[in-house]
Amino acid sequence: MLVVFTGGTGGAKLIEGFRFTVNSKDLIIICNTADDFILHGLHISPDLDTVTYTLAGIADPEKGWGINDDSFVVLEALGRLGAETWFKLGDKDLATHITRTRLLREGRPLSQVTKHICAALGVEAAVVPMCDQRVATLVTTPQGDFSFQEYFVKRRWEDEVKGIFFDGIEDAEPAPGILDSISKAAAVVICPSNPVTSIGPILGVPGVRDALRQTQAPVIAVSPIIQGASFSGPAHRLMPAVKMEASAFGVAAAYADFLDAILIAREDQSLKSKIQALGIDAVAGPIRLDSLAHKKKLAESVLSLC
Ligand code: GDP
Ligand code: FO1
Repeated sequence: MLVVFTGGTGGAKLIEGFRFTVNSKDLIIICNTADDFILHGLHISPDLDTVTYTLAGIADPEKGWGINDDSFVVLEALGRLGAETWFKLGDKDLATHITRTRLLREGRPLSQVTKHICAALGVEAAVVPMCDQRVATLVTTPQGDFSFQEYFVKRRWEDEVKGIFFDGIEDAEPAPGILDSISKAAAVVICPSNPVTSIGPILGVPGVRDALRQTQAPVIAVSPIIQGASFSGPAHRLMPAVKMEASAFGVAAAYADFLDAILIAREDQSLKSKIQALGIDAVAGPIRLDSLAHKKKLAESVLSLC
């Protein structure tokens, strides 16, 4: 069993590689849900959906989120009715949110609802939300507190970030099976996801971090940072706000209590000895994931390191 911790778009790039290199029934993918929010009365789980669509082979390869060849007819109609349109929900994507919302309202937990959606889309890997309870990332800025999607999409991550909080995290419980799968895993992979807002909330669910510290399985990460900058998105801006150094070293240090090895960019070769001083093996190589060939290659490198 390969247990994978992930956010959305960055993590899904490596997961696309695993799709072709690991038997899907051996994959357990634990997803961040602190980006989830309610819009148009619908429960939207961007990271769960990005991963599910990737494994189903229907993800939009250009945007990194949403469904390939989707249309936006409903969104346009919503706009004419005065609804908010800054979050681009496609027509096919909306079917997922409508189904999720209906099943949640019927009283099913998010983990069961996710299983239903995965089965319907032909996904055999286990895609598991980090918890069934509501946890919401709040970004504190001089302009006020914003939900993650408001900060990230609506305000284009332009605000100065003073702090980041995961509302509800103390009362969350790992979704059924998570702790057991970490303890029995052959290996655990931490995707090149945002360490603050994607991996941070998963590690914050009570019990998860301890399970990683205790597992006999090797725990391997891929850096989402190259030469002090993110490949995409605001990770390098958010890391200093929670006192992490914005570098591959900072990523390794944030995971130092459970991490065995980290793949870093060849360009960050000079950080190897500093990372190794933390007791973590550092392997420098190509970590850019901009083609299917690169995704498969990195997935293979991660597996051989495991
Ligand atoms: P989000 O939920 O959409 O923010 O997605 P994730 O948290 O899973 O991934 C975001 C992170 O992916 C960012 O910090 C990026 O730097 C990282 N990322 C994006 N593309 C690549 C890539 O090609 N290689 C690596 N190593 N990281 C990447
Ligand atoms: N990201 C954007 O930058 N703009 C969007 O309009 C947008 C819409 C969207 C719709 C469905 C979905 O599942 C994801 C969507 N994302 C969009 C991506 C997503 O919000 C972020 O990448 C993650 O939440 C960051 O973790």
